[in-house]
Amino acid sequence: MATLQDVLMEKIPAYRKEVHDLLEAKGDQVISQVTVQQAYGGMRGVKGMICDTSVVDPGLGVAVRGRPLLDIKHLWPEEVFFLLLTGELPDAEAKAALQRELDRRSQVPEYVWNALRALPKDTSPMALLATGVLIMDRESVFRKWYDKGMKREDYWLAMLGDSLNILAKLPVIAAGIYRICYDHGSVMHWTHGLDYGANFANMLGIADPAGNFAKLVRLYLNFHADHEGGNVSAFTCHTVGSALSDAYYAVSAGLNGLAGPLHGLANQECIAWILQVMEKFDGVPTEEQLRDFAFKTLRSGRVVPGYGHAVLRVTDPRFTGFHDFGHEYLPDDPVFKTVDRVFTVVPQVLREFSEERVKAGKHPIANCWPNVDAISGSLMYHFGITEFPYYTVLFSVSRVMGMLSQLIMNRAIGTPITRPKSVSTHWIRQQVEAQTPAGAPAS
Ligand code: NMX
Ligand code: MLT
Repeated sequence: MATLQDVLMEKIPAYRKEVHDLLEAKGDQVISQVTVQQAYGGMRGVKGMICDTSVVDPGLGVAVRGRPLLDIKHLWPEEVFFLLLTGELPDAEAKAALQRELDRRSQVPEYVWNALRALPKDTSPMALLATGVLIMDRESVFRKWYDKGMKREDYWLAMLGDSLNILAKLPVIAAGIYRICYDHGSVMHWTHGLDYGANFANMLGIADPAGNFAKLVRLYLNFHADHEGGNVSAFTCHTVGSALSDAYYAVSAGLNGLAGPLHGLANQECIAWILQVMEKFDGVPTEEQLRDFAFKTLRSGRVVPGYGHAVLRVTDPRFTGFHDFGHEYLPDDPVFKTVDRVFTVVPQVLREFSEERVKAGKHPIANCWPNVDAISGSLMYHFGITEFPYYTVLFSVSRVMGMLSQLIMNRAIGTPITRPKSVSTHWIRQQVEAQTPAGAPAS
């Protein structure tokens, strides 16, 4: 098989033609409507953008290029990246070529380390990561070619160059941040010839005699890579990229979105919650103790982190995959056992709480099942990454694969600048009043 770039060179003209023909033939066909509730409600469910790398089905979870996540959980991150972009799995030759590409681009400029070390000691790991990516903008191939008058049809190629550079350097920077923030010694470098996941695991500096931590890191990078286009990090990256800002700007912006507690930061909020409950009850709590603790959290106006989802209406398959991993590799770990027990108790607690909310005139909780963040941290904790304010950085190293592949595909089909129309409350009022029969109340 040819290299990633060769495969894309061959596929992109057909992709462009497919999109062009679709727009020509069916461009004015309606695919979605927007209610007042959706306009005020985070555009939930509004179909208004394209993402071909993966799709999240509310009842099934994410499928990467049509392949359900749990069917491809054995894939290594570099294979996932290839699949996201091309819809195909690389053969041994293409995979080795991609690994060599990453290998050759993995050197992190010294100014990045100097900048990260110069920031205050209490700078959050996510702020360090987003900064590290952002300041490498001066390396951008896209920006250099753009300034020289690059043709529009070559945008994706320049984006691919930047993407491979970011992808190769990101685990090195992320692992370095771990070592800098938590005084684990000097930063470690990429080992030539080692695969992407094992390299990241190795640079974190965790002792791994049986290779199980590297297995977890590969799985972790696979599971978080992409979650279609509308999640906060992907959508932010897409929007910034649509202004033809280069990948360094766009990815850095996406990472800032991932750093929010309702999005990627939920993985660390979740482990903090688990450790809190374990401390309170001096070990793995009983189901009754957990039930009380969960209700107290909810009644104090907070969310139970790791539960609920904007799209999913079932247990997240990423949770299921990690749950299987936990049962295989760390069944007796007390933190994992607590996470397992939370899974037994919390969905029912949320259902009951949701009923109370409805009685009080509030929205129901749309999904009472766990998402990926409910469990990912417990696995990392077991292997020795106990500094949980770092966990969203782990999520980030993976999610950047999705952000980058979406950026490349959007440049390939020339997606224009993102600019939905906003409306005022006054305008909405006028609209609903115009649609309400005379004499009837507007709501
Ligand atoms: N605990 C308590 N309340 C919840 C929860 C939860 N786990 N999930 C939803 N609700 C509330 C929600 O806050 C909202 O309340 P209000 O109307 O008072 O603002 C109400 O239920 C309706 O929200 P939904 O329609 O169910 O959810 P929405 O699509 O707005 O938000 C999340 C989705 C994921 C932001 C929400 O479920 C949540 O805050 N979960 C906890 C945080 C979390 O796990 N985030 C990680 C998501 C996955 N990721 O990796 O990014
Ligand atoms: C994600 O992986 O991005 C989260 O599950 C959030 C989402 O899809 O909205």
